[in-house]
Amino acid sequence: MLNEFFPNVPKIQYEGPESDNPFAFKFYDPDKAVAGKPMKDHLRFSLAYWQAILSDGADPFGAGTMQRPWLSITDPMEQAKARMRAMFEAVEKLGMPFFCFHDRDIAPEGDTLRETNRNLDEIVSLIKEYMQHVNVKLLWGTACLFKHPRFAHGAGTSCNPDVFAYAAAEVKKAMEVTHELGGANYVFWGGREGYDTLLHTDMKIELDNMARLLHMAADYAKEIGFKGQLLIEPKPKEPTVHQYDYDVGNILSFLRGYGLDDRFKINVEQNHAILAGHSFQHEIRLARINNMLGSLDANQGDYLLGWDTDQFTTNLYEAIAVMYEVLHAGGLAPGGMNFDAKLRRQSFEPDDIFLSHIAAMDTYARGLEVADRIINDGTLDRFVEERYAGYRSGIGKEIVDGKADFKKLEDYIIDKADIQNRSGRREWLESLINRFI
Ligand code: XLS
Ligand code: NI
Ligand code: NI
Repeated sequence: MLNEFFPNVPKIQYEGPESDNPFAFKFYDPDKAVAGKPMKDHLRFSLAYWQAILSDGADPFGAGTMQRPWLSITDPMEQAKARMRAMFEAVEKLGMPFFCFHDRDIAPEGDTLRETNRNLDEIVSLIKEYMQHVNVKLLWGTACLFKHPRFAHGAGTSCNPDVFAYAAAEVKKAMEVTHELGGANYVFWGGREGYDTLLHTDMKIELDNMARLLHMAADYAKEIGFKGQLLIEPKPKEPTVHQYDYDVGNILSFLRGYGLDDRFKINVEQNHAILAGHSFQHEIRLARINNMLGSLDANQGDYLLGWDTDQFTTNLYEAIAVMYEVLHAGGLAPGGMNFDAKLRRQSFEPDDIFLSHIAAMDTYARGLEVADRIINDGTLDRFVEERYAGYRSGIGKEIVDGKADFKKLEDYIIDKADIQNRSGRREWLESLINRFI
C-alpha cells in the first residue's frame, strides 16, 4: 500500500456506529446488501482530484492555508507526479472506487497545445500504471476550459474563433484520455460559458456555437468508440453572472432545442442547485423523470451564503432525499457520486482529507439505509399514489389518455357543486420521514 504522504492514516475500515475511531466508517459498509445490491454499487463514490488534492484553501481575501507537501515541489512535472501519488494513496486508503479530474489538474500547460498534450500523456501513463495496482476507476474526465486567460470571453461561447478551435482541440484530447483510462462518463461544465453584460454579447451565436461544440464532441465520442455517458453539469452563476447551463430545466430545453438530448445526460450538483433557487432533490427529480439523470456532484452549499462553497455533505435529511431519488431511479450507473467538495480553510491538516470524505461517505450511506426503509415501508409512496388516484379512472383517466377536450371537461364540471379536495398532510409526512432516521 502507498504510504508516503499520509503515514498516520491507516486503511479506513467499517467499524459501525459505536466506533469512536475517527479513521473508520460508522455507516459506510461497502459490501453490505441494501435493496438487493452492495452499498458501494448504489453509491459509486468518487474523489474529485482538483478538490481533494489541489485545493489549497485560498479565498478572495487570503492565501492558501492547506498543509500539502506535494504542492510545494517547484518543478511542475515533478509536482504533477507527486500529486498523483498523493491521490492514489488517498483513494487506496479510503477504499474510494472512483476518481475524477480535469485535464489541466493532472499536468501543467506547455507553450503550445502540442506541448501541453505531451505533458498530459506522460501523466496519463503514470495513472495507467497506478491503476494496475490500486483498485480505482475513472468516473469521468473533463477539460478545464475556464482557468487560462485565453478563456476570458468563454470557450465554446467565445467571440474569438481561435479560442473556439482551442477549446475543441482541448476537448478532443481530454476525451481521448478519458477513453484511454476507461472513463465511465465525460463531463462538460461550462465554466465560462455565459456572459456578464449583453452590451457586448451576441447571445444567439454564443448558444448556437455551444451546441456546435457539443455536437462535435458527441460525433467524436462515436468516432473513437467512447461508450461512456456524456454529461452536462448545470450551474446558474459563478464565474459569469448568467451561466447558460442555468439548471436542469434550462439544460433540458437547450439539449432538446439543439437535438442533443439523446447524446447527453445531466450531472447534478447540490451547491449549484441551491444557487439556482432549487433543492438538490428538485433538480435530481426533474432529471430523473425526464430520463436525464446521469451523475451527481455530491456536496452541499451554505444556505446563508450566495456562493459555491462546495462543502462536504453532512446534512442527513438532504442525503435521505437524494438517496430516495437514486433508489427510485434504479441507480446511478454509469454515473456516481463525485465529491466535488473542498475543505474549509480552517481544516488544513492532511488528515482532514480523510475525515471529510469519511463524514460525507457515512452521511450518504446512512441516507441510503433510511431511504431504503422509507421505500420498503411504502407509506410515503402510497400516499403520493393515492393523492393522484383520480387520474386512474373516470374523467381523470380520460384527461391522461388524451380523450378529454375543453368542451367535454366543461360538460363534466359545469353543474358540479361539490368539488372535494383532501389534505396534503405535509407535516405528518415530514414527521413520517423523521421516524425512519
Ligand atoms: C464548478 C464545477 C466543476 C465541475 C467540473 O463549480 O462544479 O468543479 O464539476 O468542471
Ligand atoms: Ni461540480
Ligand atoms: Ni460547485
